[in-house]
Amino acid sequence: MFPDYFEGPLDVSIVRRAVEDGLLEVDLIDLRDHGLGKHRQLDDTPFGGGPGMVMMIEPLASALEPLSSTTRILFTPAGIPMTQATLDRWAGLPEITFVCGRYEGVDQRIVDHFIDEEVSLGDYVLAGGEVAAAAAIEGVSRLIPGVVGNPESTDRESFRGGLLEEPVYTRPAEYQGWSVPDVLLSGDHARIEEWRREQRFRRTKERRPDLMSNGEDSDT
Ligand code: 6GU
Repeated sequence: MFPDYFEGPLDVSIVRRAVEDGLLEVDLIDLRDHGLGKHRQLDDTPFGGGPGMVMMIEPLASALEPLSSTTRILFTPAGIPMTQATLDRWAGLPEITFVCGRYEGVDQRIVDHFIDEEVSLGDYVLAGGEVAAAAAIEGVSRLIPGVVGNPESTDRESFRGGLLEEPVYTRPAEYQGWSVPDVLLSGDHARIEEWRREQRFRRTKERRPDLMSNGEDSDT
């Protein structure tokens, strides 16, 4: 419903470069082009009553039918949360269609007949799926071979067993009395790696204990 939303996200950084280098193609579909009647209607009030509007069948069916050879994802707060594993899987697909639902929902018959997966960005409410789609495009783009210069930076997540990243520092070594941990300036690569690993575990345990369930020593 809001293709203009994507002008920014598609025009910067990794995604822009992926497109420029011919490694990624993104087509935007304006649902309004599939709207009904003179007003190009896209949504209507829910059967059974209640607040908000529901996205109608016909415009979405018209837009999605020709894309039946692609994997069709609906972004909705009622979906399964998107994780790195989701993006890794999508990055291996030749063609994906991201459908941005509005918060109040999409007629369930569209979901039943045209949608392969329902995915959420997280446990909070947004007005629509556009932010999730932009996040997915960016997250998938950096996994496409050749898009990110240093493949180590995309391998890292899996090397590190799904732990949170350690804190990082750069020059100057001291700023207004705030110093960098000595170990990072020591040149002792074994100690540095041990420190980083400890930091990853400490952070993850504190902030995301849910990631630690099988995380015992799955690093490196
Ligand atoms: Cl995909 N859509 C909306 N409307 N809200 C969300 C979401 C999606 N993911 C989290 N909140």
